[in-house]
Amino acid sequence: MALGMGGAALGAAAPALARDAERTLILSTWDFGAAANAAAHAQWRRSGSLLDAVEAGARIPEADPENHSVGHAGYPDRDGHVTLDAIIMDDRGNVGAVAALEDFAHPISVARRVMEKTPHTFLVGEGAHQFAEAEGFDKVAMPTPEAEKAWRDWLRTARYKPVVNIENQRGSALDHDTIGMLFCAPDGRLAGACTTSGMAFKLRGRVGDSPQAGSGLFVEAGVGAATATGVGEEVTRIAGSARVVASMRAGMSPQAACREAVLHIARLRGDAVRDVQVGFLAIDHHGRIGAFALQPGFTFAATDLAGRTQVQAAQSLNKPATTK
Ligand code: SD4
Repeated sequence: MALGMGGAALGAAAPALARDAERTLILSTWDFGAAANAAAHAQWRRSGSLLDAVEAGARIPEADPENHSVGHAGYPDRDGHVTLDAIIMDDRGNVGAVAALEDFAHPISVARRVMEKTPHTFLVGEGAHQFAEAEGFDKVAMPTPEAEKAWRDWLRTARYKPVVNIENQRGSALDHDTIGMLFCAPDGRLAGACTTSGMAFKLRGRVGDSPQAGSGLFVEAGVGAATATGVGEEVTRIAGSARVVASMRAGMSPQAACREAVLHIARLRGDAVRDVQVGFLAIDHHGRIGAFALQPGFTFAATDLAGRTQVQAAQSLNKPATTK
């Protein structure tokens, strides 16, 4: 199989080519990534387009009424507004993003339209809203009654404290489900998507890492791609996904690169991240993957060429508390 070698690490041992059986095609964050991967895989089979695939994948959690983040069922900010962030990117220099977008259920599709129809890479707030409206995207009322109730319950204490691994606690009042998805085609081409409503009950106007190229997502031809989940401020501080890709460019495996970024956050932030979750996923252009988190409990879904998906737990810097 011909694999692009452009950008391979200089001064580092060239990694052995992954055999097909070891290749991952699609990698995404958390357990619910499995359903998104299935949609991405099916779309890729239909159209052969990586951008179509990651957009289709990201739209699954965006459309899920049980998913209290992405899309119309997301939890609001502290003032009761649901604000959505998304980015889509490929390895040909195409990128589009939106942040603080209100009343549109599929920010990933608006992000793609920004990429395809404007000279810009990133639209936010009112401008993103106007653009989505002008482009004819369907509007939906937000928050949903359930999300509004969660917000009203939260207002009783109004305490902002992100909960570690809340992404896998479905039905929790703080449940939020960022999906970061990476796609590596058999010929080594890459694309990615990331979409979220961010941290529940955040300050109005807060934007996390997810829609920022280099923080929540980064894709580089001939090297690989990375995405992040967890408390976005900690990822943004170190331009996390760009860092992971840079480490792969310098010769690290995807796993070592994810671990290095987490270690960097831990060293930089010390006690401030003791109870904070950050997780990175990476895939290199041979389809080899890496996953590493600050805390135990970060899961991811990996899908192979045949469409078989495995949900796995990532390694973490902090170890699970031992049960007595
Ligand atoms: C953010 N990183 O807005 C996102 C949240 C997240 O799973 O990843 N949740 O900070």
